[in-house]
Amino acid sequence: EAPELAERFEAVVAAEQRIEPRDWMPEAYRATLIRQIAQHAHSEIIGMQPEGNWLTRAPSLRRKAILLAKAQDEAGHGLYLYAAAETLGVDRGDLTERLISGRQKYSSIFNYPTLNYADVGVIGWLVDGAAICNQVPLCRCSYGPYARAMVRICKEESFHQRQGYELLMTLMRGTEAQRRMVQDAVDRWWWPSLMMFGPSDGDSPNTARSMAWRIKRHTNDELRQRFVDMTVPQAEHLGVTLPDPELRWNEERGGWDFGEPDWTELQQVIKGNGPCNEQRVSVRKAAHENGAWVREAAAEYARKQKEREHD
Ligand code: FAQ
Repeated sequence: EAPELAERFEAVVAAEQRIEPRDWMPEAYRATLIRQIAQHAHSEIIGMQPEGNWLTRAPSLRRKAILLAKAQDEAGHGLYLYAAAETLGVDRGDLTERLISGRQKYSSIFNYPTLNYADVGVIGWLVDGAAICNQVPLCRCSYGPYARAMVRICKEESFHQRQGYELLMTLMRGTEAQRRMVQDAVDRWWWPSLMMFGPSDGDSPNTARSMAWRIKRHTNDELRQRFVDMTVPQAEHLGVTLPDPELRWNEERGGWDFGEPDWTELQQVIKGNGPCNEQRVSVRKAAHENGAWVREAAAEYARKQKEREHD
């Protein structure tokens, strides 16, 4: 009965085993996973837009092929994640409706504009770098379908991060103007990348419960620190300056001290008031509406196939 089911759930989680779609789970666990996985899926799909902006203006055939492959990977990630969310009993169409009506969130980072080609490199380096830091621990998430989706996604994100860094290394070996482009892109993306990890621990209402359920494995601040520690030496190697005057090695802690992100800005962007929120959602809405005939045709085809099977 119910208490036994709850006990079994707790035991599976405590033993580091996986909860699977047909297992009993607390309703709040299900709701938390739907919220997080849907937001994650939406982020992948909306996340195609900032870089997609440069597909037709890539500086060479090689750069265009790489960027196209990356954007296609992101579409794939979105699809695995929607499929993982569907195992929890929601419908992908409904999730998309919730995204375009503003009832579900997506990552704040994708509400900033991409102003030059160095932004493509910086997104790979910093945004995919932050995504990896945040997502590697999710490979051990207690919910099986999400954990398994994360394994492949993380492998592809690593390739994305490397392509970004390689692009930036190339620009840094170029002209003075190219080096300035890289620095400008780093100045604009550094703080928003730190905000990807979410509010500071004191203002993060979901962390404690998600950690108890072993959905999250680390707090937002722990992962942010890990990202800063990983990224500072990479910035030095690249030859760029991170725009934080408070960045300082802390011998005692064995980590980098850094300044406070602008939390008001994060709240504003999450609320829909970032520089590109309106554009991102309206592009997604138009794509969804323009794709209606494809969904109708696919559903009709499936219906006819089924009818034939019954003949
Ligand atoms: N943006 O209590 P917490 C990618 C919301 S990577 C917007 O700390 P939680 C790859 C949060 O949802 C990006 N909203 O929440 C790529 C909650 O609101 P709610 C996607 C944010 O869930 C690269 C409220 O604030 N990655 O796409 C943000 O415990 C390049 C309170 O926050 C993931 O989604 C934010 N930055 O921790 C693609 C990873 N931060 O729902 C293309 C999976 C917080 O209660 C190109 N998600 N909020 O109304 C997670 O790890 C977690 O959900 C966190 C937030 C860490 C994002």
